[in-house]
Amino acid sequence: MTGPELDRIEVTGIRAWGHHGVLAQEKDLGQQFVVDITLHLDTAPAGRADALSRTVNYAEVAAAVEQEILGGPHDLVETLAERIAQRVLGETGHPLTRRVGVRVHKPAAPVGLAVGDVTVSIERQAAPLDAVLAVGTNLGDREEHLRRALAVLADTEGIEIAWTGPVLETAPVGGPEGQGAFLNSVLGVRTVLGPFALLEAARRAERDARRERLVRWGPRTLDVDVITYGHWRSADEELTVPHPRAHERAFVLAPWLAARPAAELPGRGPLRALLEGAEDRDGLRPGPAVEGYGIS
Ligand code: PH2
Ligand code: MG
Ligand code: MG
Repeated sequence: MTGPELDRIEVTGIRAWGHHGVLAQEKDLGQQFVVDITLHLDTAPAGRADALSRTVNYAEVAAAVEQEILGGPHDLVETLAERIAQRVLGETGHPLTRRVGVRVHKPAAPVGLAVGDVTVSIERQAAPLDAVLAVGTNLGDREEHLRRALAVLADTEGIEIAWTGPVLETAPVGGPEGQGAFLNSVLGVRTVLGPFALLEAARRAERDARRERLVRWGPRTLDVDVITYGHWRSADEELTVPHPRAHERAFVLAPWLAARPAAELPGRGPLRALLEGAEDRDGLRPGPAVEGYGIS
C-alpha cells in the first residue's frame, strides 16, 4: 500500500559517544557516532494551525536517537541504524511518522587506512495502521449514503477496508426533537495515511453525500467519525482520538463489538463492558442489509 508524497523533518549531526563495533578496542574505548535522521510525515495540519500537537516533536526524536547511540553495544553500524529506525516507527514512536531515513556516521572507524567517513543509510516504512471509523446517516437515501461512504473510502489511496460491522437502525441521541432514525455502522481500515489525512478522507465522504453542517447533532446525510487511530491518543481540538464520546455510544459500540468481539477502546477497555453502560443501547434495532456491510 502506498500513500501520498510526504513532507520531511530532518535533524542532522546528532552526536554521542557509543561503544558499537566488532573489535574489542571499540567496545572498550568507544568512539563518536553521528546520526542524521529524516522523518517523513504530512506537516500541513501543523503548519496551517501552528500546532505542535499535529506534528512530531523533533527534540523528542533527537533524544531517542542519542539514547540509542549510548545503548547496546552492537557489533554493527547497521544494527544501530535499524534500532533507531524501529524505535522511531514502533510503539514508542510517533504514529504521524510514516517513513524514516537514518544515516549513521562512524567517522573514526578503524578501517586500517585513512578514510574520510564511514556511513550506513537506511530507509524504513511504518507498518499500515488499524483505524476504526463510524458512519451514521438519518437524512435522504440512507442506504445509498452508506454504500457511497464505503466506496469513497475504499477508493482512497492509502486506505484498505479491513472489515465492516452490521448496519443498525438507531434512535437519535441528542440533537433537535423529532429527527429521523439513524442507520449506523462501523468500519475497520488499514491505512498508511496519517490521522489528519484519514480525517480528510472521512470529510471527503461526507462532502460526497452533500453533508451540510447546520445544527450540532442535527439530521445529516452522512457523518463519518474517526473513532480510533491505532493506539494513538490525541486531545487535538480538530481530531480527538479516541473519539471523545465513542465510549458511551451504543450506536458505535454495538456494530463494532458485533464485528470485533475482542476489541478494546484505547484507554477505556473492552467494548462489551462499555456497551453495557451505554444509555442509548435500548434504541438499537437490526438495520437493512446494505451491500458491503455486515460482519466480515
Ligand atoms: N450521531 C450524532 C448524534 N446522535 N444518534 C444516533 N442514533 N446515531 C448517530 O450517528 C448520531 C446520533 C453525532 O454525530
Ligand atoms: Mg458523529
Ligand atoms: Mg462527525
